[in-house]
Amino acid sequence: MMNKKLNYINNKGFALIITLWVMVIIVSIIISIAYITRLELRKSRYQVNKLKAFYLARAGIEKAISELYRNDFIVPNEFMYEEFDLYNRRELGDGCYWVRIEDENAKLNLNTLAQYRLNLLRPLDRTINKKEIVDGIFDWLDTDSNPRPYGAEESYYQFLYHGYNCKNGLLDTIEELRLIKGVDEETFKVLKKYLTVATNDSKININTTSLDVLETLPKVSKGKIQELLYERDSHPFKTREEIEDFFGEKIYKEVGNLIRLTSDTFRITCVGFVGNTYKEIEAIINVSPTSAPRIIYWQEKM
Ligand SMILES: [Ca+2]
Repeated sequence: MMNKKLNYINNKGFALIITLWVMVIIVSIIISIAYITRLELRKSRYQVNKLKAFYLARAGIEKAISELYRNDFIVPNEFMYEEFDLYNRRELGDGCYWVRIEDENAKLNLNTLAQYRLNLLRPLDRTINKKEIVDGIFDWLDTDSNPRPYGAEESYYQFLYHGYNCKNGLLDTIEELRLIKGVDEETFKVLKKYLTVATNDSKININTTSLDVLETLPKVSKGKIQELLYERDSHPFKTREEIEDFFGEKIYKEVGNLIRLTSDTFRITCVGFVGNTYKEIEAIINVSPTSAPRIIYWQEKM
């Protein structure tokens, strides 16, 4: 009788342990499923936000283009911010975007630039290896394989760790500068502000270009450049005659074919932000009062 009772208690204890184990397993499975579901949810929220950020960036590009058309292809001041901060973001939908427009016609076209003018570009003086950069760029562009004193040709690029060909031709995008001897990331950021390969000609827009670019014009004194900056602030140049009057016949002969009065090519950078995600688009657009904008470069960054 006693043994029967003990057996009954043992069986009951065993059943309780089994039940507890089953419960532990079930609870573990539930916790795992909840964890996986949470991860999946976070992943899909991230993907949705990423998609929204992409469309915000696209909206920013469209906004920039419409502002250019509205302002006769002059970049409005509020689109000139170089960096994103709280004050220049634009709220839209669930997020915000930051957009910047650069006038490519205010820059020097590297594919048609004479070497002496790149040497005159003062921001390059701040780099420690200016001679290497300038010679490197022109060796990259010229069709021969004879290196300049500080430059580099095929023999240099082929022996790099991940060797590649020297272009020996025109640049397709300004980002190609990164491949050239002497151009590190910091130098590239400087060069990108003053150089382009997107414009149709080698002329700079005299109404929008910077002091640094104006200083590369041949035979123009520093005093004349200061006068020009002052003059165009109140009365932007509208005709070639005005430019000729300003410079005088002798100087105009030197600079006339290096100057234009309006712009038609713009680089637009836009970053869309939603939650902790963002998406950046960089585009170069060609515009004209008589036709729709034409995209000539489009890059979506992570
Ligand atoms: Ca070459």
